Amino acid sequence: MANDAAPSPDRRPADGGPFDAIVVGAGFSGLYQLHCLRDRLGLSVRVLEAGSGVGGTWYWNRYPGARCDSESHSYGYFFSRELLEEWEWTERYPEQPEILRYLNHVADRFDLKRDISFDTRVTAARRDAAANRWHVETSAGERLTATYLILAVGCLSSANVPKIPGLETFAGAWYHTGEWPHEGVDFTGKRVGQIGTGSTGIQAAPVIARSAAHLTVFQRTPNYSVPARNGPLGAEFKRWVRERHDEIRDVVRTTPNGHPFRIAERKAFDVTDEERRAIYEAAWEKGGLQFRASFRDLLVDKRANDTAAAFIKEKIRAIVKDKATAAVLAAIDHPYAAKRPPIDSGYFETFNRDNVTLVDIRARPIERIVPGGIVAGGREYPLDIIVFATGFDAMTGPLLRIAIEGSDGLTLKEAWRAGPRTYLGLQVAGFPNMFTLTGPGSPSVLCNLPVAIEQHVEWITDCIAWLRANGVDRIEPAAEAVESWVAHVNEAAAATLLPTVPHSWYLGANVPGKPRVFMPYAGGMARYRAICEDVAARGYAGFVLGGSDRAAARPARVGGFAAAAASGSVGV
Ligand code: N01
Repeated sequence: MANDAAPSPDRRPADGGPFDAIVVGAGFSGLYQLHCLRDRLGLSVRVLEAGSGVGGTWYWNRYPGARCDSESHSYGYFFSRELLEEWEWTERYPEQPEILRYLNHVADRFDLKRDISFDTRVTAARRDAAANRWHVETSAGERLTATYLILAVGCLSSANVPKIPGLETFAGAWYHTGEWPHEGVDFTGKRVGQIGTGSTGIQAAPVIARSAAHLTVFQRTPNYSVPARNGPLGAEFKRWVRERHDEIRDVVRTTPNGHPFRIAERKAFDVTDEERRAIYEAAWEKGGLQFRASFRDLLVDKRANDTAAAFIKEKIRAIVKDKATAAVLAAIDHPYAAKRPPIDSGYFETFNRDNVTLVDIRARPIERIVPGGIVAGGREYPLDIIVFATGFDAMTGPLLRIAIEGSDGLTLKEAWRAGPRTYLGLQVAGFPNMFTLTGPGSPSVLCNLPVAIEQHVEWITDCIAWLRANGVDRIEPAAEAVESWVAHVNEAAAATLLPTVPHSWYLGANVPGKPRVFMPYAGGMARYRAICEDVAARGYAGFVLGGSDRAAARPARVGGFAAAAASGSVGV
């Protein structure tokens, strides 16, 4: 698509609209969507954002140690050469404050903030079929209207605080990592309990342990982690990046995960045991998510995966000095990287500190919270602060907490009662002119997110431009296109080890009562991109264009997606 900015015409509707588009969320996706629709297509757009500033995930997740697991030179927008050339990251993995500075820089550079309403939480959205409009309501009671509703609410923005009896009686303070106080939390001299050992908990524990009097980590599911090997970027690497923006962009756009490295062609048993060990050692030393790219069959062949799993477990046992603690940390029951693989800065080493205790709550579950702490396995752990690193109601949570009502009063909750059903992760049948960015059924969390986001935003922008150019006033997927996309998403997942982990948030298993459906598309970002391009090139195949609402019941003018449009390895 065209790279640059036509000047934004001053098409500013009154406060409530009608707008051409309302975008919900001002994180990575909402910001770029605003830029594309307003500055490239000349549309009137309002962005509604619950936070007091831009950033989305990076606005809320300010917990100690919060940083990105993607390498900084791949973590950002690639659409603007000027932006690429003027921004320089300082560390291999950017820390939360630096990412927030980057997103503010983007918002200021493209003059985005004037079209964003901050401190504005969207509570409801209702379709008016006759007027072909969406009516949106905010918690402050404002009402706004637009032709297109674009949900850029993020995949991991609905905090999951487990319902542990007695939390309300706790005499100390408690925090969820995804809703961290902006003024920070002083752990000095405090007895801190941390529940959760996912990517977040693994980042937070080493930092909390450095200032707390004592840290007790409550571990339900043991987890793999590979050293991040973070550090400041040297002048030479920065120059290397400056000279290779095009090359880096090409790599991230053509790999299954959107990361700046290729997955090895070899399989785990193509090499001898000694060679395999040397490959893992080198990857461990290099650090980062690239470890899982060591062999191309790690996520599809359990025997291959077992070799990586055994290597990491051995490392855990070598790092952690107390044998009993090491055994609890290394008692990992799922294949490596079949849940999101964390990377860390001294996580396992943290358990060698005198002020850190590990509690195995799988063996001795948490019973309740009392004023003085947490009771697990019949023992009370005295605490001043509890940190919930317990994750999110991922992917569907941020969408379903908005009361969305489509055609004929169909609510998104009803439509997704048995789990999310989308076409390409971009649209839902019965909800014309509503788009989801990084929605369920798209690669989303299996991909370096800014890469997925750019693809989605540009596809939606091109789609809206095409609709307008062709005088088509509404678009929604045909029922059969949704049916076949859901089947393809399941098929792509089933070709991997990912759905074999019963306690994975990819399946919604971390939220009691949530339907167990594998939510992200595991067919790979590159393959997904090719499918979306093919759908657009065939006149938006699988979508019903124009006509009246409830068009989804009618067949699409042109069939659905063609999985054969692209082949590719799995996206994990
Ligand atoms: O959340 P998680 P997260 N009692 O759901 C445990 C992204 N991210 O915030 O596995 C006791 O992974 C739960 O145990 P179990 C990344 O995509 C990105 O860590 O359900 N424990 C688990 O240990 C990541 O995957 C970056 O048995 C309970 C932990 O809490 C996603 O965010 C950095 C419990 C939750 O782990 C979410 O990661 C950090 C209960 N009732 C995160 N409920 C970047 O790089 C849950 N747990 C940008």
